[in-house]
Order: sequence, then structure tokens, then C-alpha cells
Amino acid sequence: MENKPFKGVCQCMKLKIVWPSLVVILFSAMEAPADTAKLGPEMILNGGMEAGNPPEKWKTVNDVTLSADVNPGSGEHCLKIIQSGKKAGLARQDVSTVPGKKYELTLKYKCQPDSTARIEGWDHKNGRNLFAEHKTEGVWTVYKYVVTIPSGCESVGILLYAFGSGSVVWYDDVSFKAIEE
Ligand SMILES: [Ca+2]
Repeated sequence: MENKPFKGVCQCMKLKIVWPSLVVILFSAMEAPADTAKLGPEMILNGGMEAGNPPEKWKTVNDVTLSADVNPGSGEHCLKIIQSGKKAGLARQDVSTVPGKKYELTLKYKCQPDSTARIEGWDHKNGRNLFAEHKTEGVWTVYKYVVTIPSGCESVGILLYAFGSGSVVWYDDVSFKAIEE
């Protein structure tokens, strides 16, 4: 019985200590993550796939059919790629790059069931991949990759595949920008 008032005081003090901590935690959680990277101008032409059918500025490599399609990632149209051959086919656009500089690629993709998207950066000078990833999500999904351009590489191919025979993949909002540091 004698301990009760003492215990009550302790709990009250605990609350006084805990309450400010909770406020600090809540405010910390509300802060948006800082994204201070300053991006240069857009380097991809018709990345929103709104101009032309098939979308303008995108070249084909190997056996694929490109077309503009509805139900896009944004705007009114997206790029649809149907793989029709044995070799992996793709849509391609080249961008000029500065060795040593960092660039950010962002895009949205969506795969038909049992289809695979392959997103690749091709170093024309050194003849190798800077990055290459396979994706299978069946809903519009954002892809983001930051690449540091190696020595001598002044041109990068942005390669968008429907990977594997019969694959059907959609792309939209393709963007490639320098990160100014
Ligand atoms: Ca679009």
C-alpha cells in the first residue's frame, strides 16, 4: 500500500520522459527522405511514347514488333513490344554520355504473364553491358538505376527487351538524365 503513491509518481515521470521522445519519433517519421540530387535535362526522345505508332525515335533490333498501345503508365500511350523470333529482340535509343559522370535511368514496365522484360545499358565504346536486369512484374512498375559512365564511353544504348520467344512487354515514361554533383 505504501508503495502505490511512489509507483504512481514513477509512472507519471516515465510518461513525462517518454512523451517528448514519442513526439520526436513521430516528427522524424513524417520527414520526407531527402532527394538532393540535381538532374540535368531529359536525354530520351519520346520517352512517354505519345508520338507515333510505332512510337517515334525507337529503333528495333532483331525480331520484335513495336506498337503504341493504350492502358499506359501515364499519358495516353505506351510502347508494346512483342518478341516474335528466336533472338532476343528490343527497342533501342542511344544517348551521348560523358565518361566519369553519373546518370539516372527511370522507366515504367509491365509484363504479360510468363513474359520477361530485360532492361539494359550498352556501352558502345567498350562493347559491354553497363547494367542488365530481368523483370517479370505484371503491373506497371517503376525501375530506377544510377550508372557511372566508364572511361571512353561516350554513347550508351538504352535497350528495352521483350526477352524470350513470345514475350510481350510494355514500357512507358523512359527517362535518362545526368546527375549534377
Ligand atoms: Ca505514355
